[in-house]
Amino acid sequence: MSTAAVETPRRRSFYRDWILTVDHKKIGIMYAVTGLFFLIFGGLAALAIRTQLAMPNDAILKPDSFNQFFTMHGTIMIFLFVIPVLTGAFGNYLVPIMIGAADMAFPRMNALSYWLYLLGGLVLMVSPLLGNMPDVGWTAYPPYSIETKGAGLDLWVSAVHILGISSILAAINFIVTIFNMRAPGMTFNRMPLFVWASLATSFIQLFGTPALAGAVTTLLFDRHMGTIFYNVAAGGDPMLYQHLFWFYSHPAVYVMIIPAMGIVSEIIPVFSRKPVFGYHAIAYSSLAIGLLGFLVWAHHMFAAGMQVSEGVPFMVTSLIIAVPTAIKIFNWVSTMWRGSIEFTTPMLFVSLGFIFLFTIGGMTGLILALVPIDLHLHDTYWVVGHFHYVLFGGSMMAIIAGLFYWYPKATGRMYNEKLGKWTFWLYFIGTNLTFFPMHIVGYLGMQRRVYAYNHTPSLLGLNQLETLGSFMVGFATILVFYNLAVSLWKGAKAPANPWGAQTLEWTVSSPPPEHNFLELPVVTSIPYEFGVSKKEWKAMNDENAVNV
Ligand code: HEM
Ligand SMILES: [Cu+2]
Repeated sequence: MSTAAVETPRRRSFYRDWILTVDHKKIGIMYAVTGLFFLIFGGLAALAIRTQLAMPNDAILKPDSFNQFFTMHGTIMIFLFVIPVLTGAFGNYLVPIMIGAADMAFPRMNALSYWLYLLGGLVLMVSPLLGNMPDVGWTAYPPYSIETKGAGLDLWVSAVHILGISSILAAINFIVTIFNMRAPGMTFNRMPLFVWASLATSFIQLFGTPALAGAVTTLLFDRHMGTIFYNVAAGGDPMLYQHLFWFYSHPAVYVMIIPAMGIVSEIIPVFSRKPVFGYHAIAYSSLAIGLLGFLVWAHHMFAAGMQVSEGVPFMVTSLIIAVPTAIKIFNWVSTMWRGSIEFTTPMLFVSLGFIFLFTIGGMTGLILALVPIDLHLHDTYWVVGHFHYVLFGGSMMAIIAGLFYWYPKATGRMYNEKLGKWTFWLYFIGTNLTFFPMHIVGYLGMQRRVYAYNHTPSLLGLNQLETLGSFMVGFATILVFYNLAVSLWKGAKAPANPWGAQTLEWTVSSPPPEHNFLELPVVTSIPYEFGVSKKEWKAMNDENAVNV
């Protein structure tokens, strides 16, 4: 088969072009569109929760529906939005082209991963149609998850299974692609930092997901087949579920943050016009975080009845993860230091958005990792504030930054920069208004997952502030959709390399041709050598050439 782009006079149908496609770029775009579609539902559920909490007792949602809404919100955001968009959309679109390959190692399996993701998502979305949504939280802890009635939870388990298979297939595909498909000269030590992040993430998914599959399968057996894994009366142990669940789900929070950090690492040097500071440290810290991520799961269980002394090793490992994380943050800040910074929309979203907000989320996490403090703060709104700073301030900010940054490449059009900047400020203010007060109400004793707090009227004001912020964030999200959609028609035509970036995807046309490269690229250096003098550049190149 020839890989050269051949002009075909025949117009290809939508069906052939998209439904049957095995092109990693199209699959990436399909992941992005599908993920953003699910974000609408996850977001509407969040606004429903917040509207309820703007009043001190039951007003718009009955307690049962409240449980269903926060369960759908959490499940959709994590399993149908953040993870698939970071790995499926950005990973698929970028990894092959960034390493100079024509496609993924297994293009058909790649398409299968996407279709399984869509199927899993649809299976979950059947539950609202049946009027019986899962109501167990995204963690589905027994014993309640075994006792709860109706098909909602069974659909939840089925969806998690299907999505898990999709993740595992995708992870295998990324690992094989990154190991085998790199262009000549693309040594491991010259790979773009997003590719390093994707590699670390894939290992987490490959080793973590089976634990989750085991947890939810046994849950299903207990519900329907009379097994007693989690039945205390018959000698079972609900703590076993928590171990299995968090053995996957703590590492999964890194699936939601390492690729986001990869996006940040791509954007910062480009808009600071400086070589990335500490390339190797950023690259290897992704692996370190991935590995350490498997050693901390029980920090979610300090308050679940374990001995305080059993918690201490998990406290220590949790604190140690702050080291590779801080290394990244210091390196990004050092990259910006004395750079000639251009605050484009993507740069605002990563610098002020990601770095600033994620750092706050990281610090409140360190506080939670301390056993004696967690015993007090566990399951309060402090925790909700903490993980939204990480997920919203971290993953979500990086996703939006990435959407804007690679939009010209994927669509051949520029987005509206002015609107993008306005969108950022709305997000930034809205995010802080929504999630910062959560730490305070949590500290004051507001429990998470409660639909009313009429026993403590003093919590009302801060809760209303949070709701106000959440509507700002919702509005900002509409602006993102609007910008991306309208620019498809109205945006200026994008050149091949609008940002003057050095990673390989910018060396080809916008959008790139079917198999990415008309000629196989040859790589001679890391892709972040902005603004170095000719002499320095030569010296760096010679140094790197040794690794070939
Ligand atoms: C405007 C945006 C958002 C608002 C207002 C919001 C609000 C909320 C609220 C009020 C809860 C209930 C907390 C509880 O009682 O447990 C919640 C839970 C949660 N949220 Fe968000 N959220 C937003 C965005 C996100 C995003 C982007 C993610 C990304 C992953 C996310 C992930 C979660 C998770 C995992 C839960 C826990 C659900 C559970 O306990 O089952 N949220 N959110
Ligand atoms: Cu954790």
